[in-house]
Amino acid sequence: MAVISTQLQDNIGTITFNDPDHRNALSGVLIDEMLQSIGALQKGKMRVLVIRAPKGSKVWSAGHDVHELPMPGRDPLAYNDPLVTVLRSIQSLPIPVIAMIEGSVWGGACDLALSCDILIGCHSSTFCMTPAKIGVPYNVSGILHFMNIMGVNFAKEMFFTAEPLSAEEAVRAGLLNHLVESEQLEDFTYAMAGKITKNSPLSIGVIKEQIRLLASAHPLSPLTFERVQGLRRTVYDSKDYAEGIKAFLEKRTPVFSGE
Ligand code: KGJ
Ligand code: KGJ
Repeated sequence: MAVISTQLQDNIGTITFNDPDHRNALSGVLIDEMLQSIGALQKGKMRVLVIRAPKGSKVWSAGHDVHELPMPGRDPLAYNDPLVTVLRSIQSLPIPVIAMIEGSVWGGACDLALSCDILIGCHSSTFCMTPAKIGVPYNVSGILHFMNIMGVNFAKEMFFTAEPLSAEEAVRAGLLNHLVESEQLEDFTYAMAGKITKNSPLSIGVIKEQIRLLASAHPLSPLTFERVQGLRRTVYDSKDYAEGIKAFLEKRTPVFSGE
């Protein structure tokens, strides 16, 4: 059964999450469907893409499918992880992607929303960055992504507390471009998408790519990169990481020892 649905109308593509039983968790299956849809929409005449949940959703997406996080000893957010792959695909898509957000956004789904070019939310939109609740060493490109958008101290607070940011806080932190009334969310989003479709796709595509390249123009020496990966490894090899995943699956609060 499809866990997303896809639409293309007036050059506006839409991907709607459609897996309410799993709160639109970003499973490998859902991400495969997204990647295929993005490819198919691109073959159509899509000039802008909207990513959304069904109207009235309480959860936009619950983030990485925790059942699919590997056991200790393997990088949970490696380059080829489905989540990391779809984030790259959205970031390098040569058209604007709008995240239309109703409901709560968790963990990797925050990264997915932030990988979109424009975020539009309503009062039910909240954002919670969860790796420290599970013991996940977040990946390097992901961290940079949050730093670029929110600034260092907001990003630190979000990661360190793992507490949800309200829609109002998300506007202040620069996550949300617009906060509108729930009833206006669709009209507002599709009006903006419509305006974008009238503009030069070549100009937009190249500007998006320039911003992507400039935002990641942080050369790291091979040694520094290996050091960071080594630090991350101590986290995903740890007892705490095993405890974080076990606690999630057992639906209880984890107890972290720092080992
Ligand atoms: N992964 C896998 N299954 C999930 C997830 C998830 N992220 N979220 C929810 N589910 C599953 C639950 O296990 C339930 O399955 C079902 O969806 C409904 O959830 O027991 P089952 O029916 O088999 P639940 O909790 O009963 O629904 P609500 O009470 O409506 O609560 C919705 C919540 C989104 C608040 C809640 O499900 C929740 O807190 N989910 C986990 C959110 C989270 O911490 N996600 C971050 C995952 N981590 C990351 O993305 C990363 C990359 N990270 O570094 O942390
Ligand atoms: N370049 C050349 N001529 C201009 C420009 C311009 N940017 N703007 C106005 N003019 C000329 C008009 O062609 C008219 O000339 C006259 O100024 C009065 O304009 O027909 P003519 O009399 O020989 P108009 O439109 O009658 O005046 P208003 O009705 O008062 O309107 C003012 C506006 C500023 C709203 C309007 O002129 C306008 O929309 N101008 C274009 C603004 C614009 O899009 N500028 C961006 C240019 N692009 C960039 O700077 C860059 C680098 N870019 O990448 O896009």
